Formats: sequence, C-alpha cells, structure tokens
Amino acid sequence: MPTTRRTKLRLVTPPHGDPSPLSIKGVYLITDQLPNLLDRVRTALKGGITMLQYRTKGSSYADALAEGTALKRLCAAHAVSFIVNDNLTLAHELDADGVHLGQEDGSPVAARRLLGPDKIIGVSTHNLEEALQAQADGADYLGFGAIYPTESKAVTQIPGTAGLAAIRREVALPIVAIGGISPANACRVIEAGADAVAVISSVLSAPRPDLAAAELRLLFNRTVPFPRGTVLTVAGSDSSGGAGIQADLKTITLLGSYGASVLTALTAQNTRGVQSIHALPPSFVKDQLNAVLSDLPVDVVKTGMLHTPAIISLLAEQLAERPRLLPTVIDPVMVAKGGVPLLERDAIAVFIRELLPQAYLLTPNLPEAERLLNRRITTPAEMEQAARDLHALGAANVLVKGGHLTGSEAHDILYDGAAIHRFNAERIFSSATHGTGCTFASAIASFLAQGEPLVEAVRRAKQFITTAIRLARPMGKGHGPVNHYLAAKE
Ligand code: 3NM
Repeated sequence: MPTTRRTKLRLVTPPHGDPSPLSIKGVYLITDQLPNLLDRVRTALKGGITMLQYRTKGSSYADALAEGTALKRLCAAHAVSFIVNDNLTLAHELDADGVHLGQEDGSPVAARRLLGPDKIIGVSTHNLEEALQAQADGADYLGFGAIYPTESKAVTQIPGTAGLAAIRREVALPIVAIGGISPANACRVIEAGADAVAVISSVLSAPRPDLAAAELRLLFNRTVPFPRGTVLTVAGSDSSGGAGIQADLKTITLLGSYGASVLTALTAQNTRGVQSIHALPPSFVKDQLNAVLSDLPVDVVKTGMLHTPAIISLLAEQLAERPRLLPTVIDPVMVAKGGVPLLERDAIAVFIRELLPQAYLLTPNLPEAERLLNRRITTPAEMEQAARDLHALGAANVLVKGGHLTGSEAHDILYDGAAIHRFNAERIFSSATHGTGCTFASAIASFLAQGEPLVEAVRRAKQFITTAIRLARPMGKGHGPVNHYLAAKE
C-alpha cells in the first residue's frame, strides 16, 4: 500500500543520506493486547493519530501477521504511518512503513540493510548515550522514556521531562516521548521538546479513544506561531456587535487565534433587544460550512445561535460525516438577553438528539440547562447534578454556568465524565452582560485551539469574561457589550 510518508514525515536529514527530512509530530499510538483492538484503533484514528506502532506482545506469528495486515490497512486509509515494534521479520513481511527497535532488538544498521532507505527506523532510548548511538546508527527518530511511571510496561529508567529536555539539546532527530503520558500532563512533555508523544493507555483505554487522541493532538498547537489555532464559529449575526458572530470573532482574534465564521441567521439587534431575525436557508449554511472546512485547518468549532431544527440537523450531519473528529464547543443559545427566542420551539428535541451527543464541551447557562433537562435548577448541588445528567445525554464535557444564581460569586461547574471542577469568580453587578455567553464559549474554544487542556482553557476563559464584564464601558441604552479589547490586553 502506498503511504504518505514522503509528504508528511520529514524534518531532518538522517545520516544514512536520505535527502527528504523526516517530520514526526503529534500523537504516536502504540497498540496493546486489548479486547476489540481494531475497533479501538479505528476510533482513535478518527481523533487524529500521526503514527501507529503495532506492539505484538504475546501473540503467535500467524496471529500477528493477520492482525498486522488489518491494522496496516486501517492506517493506510487514514494516511497514518504503520510501524512494527521489535520484530524485523514481521515488519519486512508486512511491508510496514517502518520498524521500532528496543535496545535489545538488534542494530538499526541491520534493520536499514533489510528494509532499505525508504523505511522509518525508530529506536527506544533512555539516556544520552543511547540517543547519540541511535542517531549515529542511522535511526530516523528516537523513542525516549519513560517520562512518567506507567503500568503498561515494566520500566527501569524514568528520566522524566528533565531528561527529555537534556536530550533535546543534544540530538537533531525527532523525539517521541513515551511512558505515562496523557492529555493532563502532555503539555509539560511538549514544552520539554517532544516532537510527538507515544501513548497506549491514555488513548486506547479511554472511554472515547477519538476524543483522547484529539485532545492530545490539539496540545501540539501550543508551540505554533500566532495566530495560534483556528476556530470556526457557527452562529448568528448581532448587528450591534456585542454578541453573536461579532463577539466571537473579536474574542477569537484578540486572544490570538484565527477565526472563521458560518452564519446561521441575521438579527436586527441592539443593546435593548432583538427587533427582527432573518433566517438563512440551510442549504446556504451548508455551502458556508463546506467552503470553510474543505479549505481551512479548523481546530475547534464553536456554535451559538442555530435557530432552526433544519440547521441543527444539518450541522450535526456535517460534523458526524467528517473523517476526523472536530472538537466542538456548543453554547446552546436559546433566548436573547431581552427575552426574544433565538431557537425555534421544536428545535430543542432535535438539538438533544442530534447535536448534543457530538459536543466536546456543552456550555449551558442555568435557564438553558433547565430547558434541556426540563426541571428547575436553583442550587450549586443541582447544577452539579445537571452537569452529570447532560453528560449522560452524550456531551463529553459539560460546563454549567451559574451566572443566573445570586450570591457574591459567579460559580461555574465543569463535569468531564470523571470529576467535577469548580470555577469561581467575583460576581460583578453590571448591566453590561450582552454577549457574555458567546464571549465565554469563544474564549474557551480559542484556548483549546491554542493547545490548552480543557480545565486550563475554562479557567483562563473565565478570567477573560470576568475582566471583560468588569471593564465594560457604557454603550447603548440597554444591556451594553463587554470590553473584549481591554480584557485581552490584561
Ligand atoms: N515503552 P502508556 S514506556 C511501550 O520507556 C513503552 O521505553 C516505554 O504506555 C519506555 O502510554 C511504554 O500506557 C509504555 O504509559 C507506554
């Protein structure tokens, strides 16, 4: 099977004289002996994997040949490099894209002789001496670890991120860091100089391998130049500029990401309320989505006012059909500040059935959470239960915003399927609250697109919206806009 190695994978010129540089970046997935391995790998590939290493521990050669053939086919369909661990004979027979050798698995020189100049050869290393030797022997990349303790393999050396940073200074080869790496700690590994992170359990044993892979992949954006990361907002236009698409694009741009937009409806609106709404035909929403998604490297989608059941269905369908999962921050906008409905009545059932299960993060305020769950929510304990119940409806993460409660603090609750996280900020008594939901969700989407893990993205976005409300200047005769500009400067 042809692979895309030539176009995807070159960064430096390896010593064996191959002229095209090998670039290894992102998520390097390693298989383990797990039930339903093929299904798990298929799901993980949807999240955005760069390389797959087939680790055949314990299986017979015949089984490994059959399983390897199936995995190689999956990888080819996703333009992902397929590497065989340890077993040079198997790598050769499968015509894999390369082989990964441990320190006990023979010399890279012999592997190069057998596999030829075009195949990728990686070597596991644990210290500078091994790394320099692998480089001298013509390896294309280094595995380096263990970074953290791991239950997936008995490791004797844990050089950690300090060891990784030291190796980074001394070798030119791409470094694939390994051992105990997860979306929660990968930022430190990337900042210590890893080009890629190799993982088993944090992706393959995750409840959603696609989401875990996508979370890891996004973290690599934290080192790219500004504008950093691309956010697509799908929402309505607010002619007064305080909410909707306008608030989204101001937020995304001022926080340092690139913003693209797909409009769902136009509103004639000012700080006092919505005067009229001009719905856009779903077919035109589809045209806009296709135009953007077929061209721009969108990292995160943020949705706001979707207005009609037809647009909700269309968006849900378009997101589901994409070959790669697009993390989506869904702000379930229902009613404008002045009370005008922004979502048609019969749209809520469609929203719950079709779009909510595709949310990476759902960000309802209390009235929205109440309508989604059809019950009153009046206390922090009820907010917590609401977040759990909305997660049970299919949203991977749920942020229930407590801005509509009373009290001296604005209290938000995030449930990520495993733990509750609380975000508190001073409550600012202000009428300048036009566009707060749009701004908050767009700020979270921007920080995610810039490679912040979810909890940190929410924490920074909360700080941003709180500052933007505090620094609002009087504007208009109703609920004025927040101060995006000064909040970003702070
Ligand atoms: N090699 P997980 S650590 C296969 O240090 C392997 O060389 C290591 O699995 C090394 O992502 C490791 O579940 C296990 O920690 C990685």
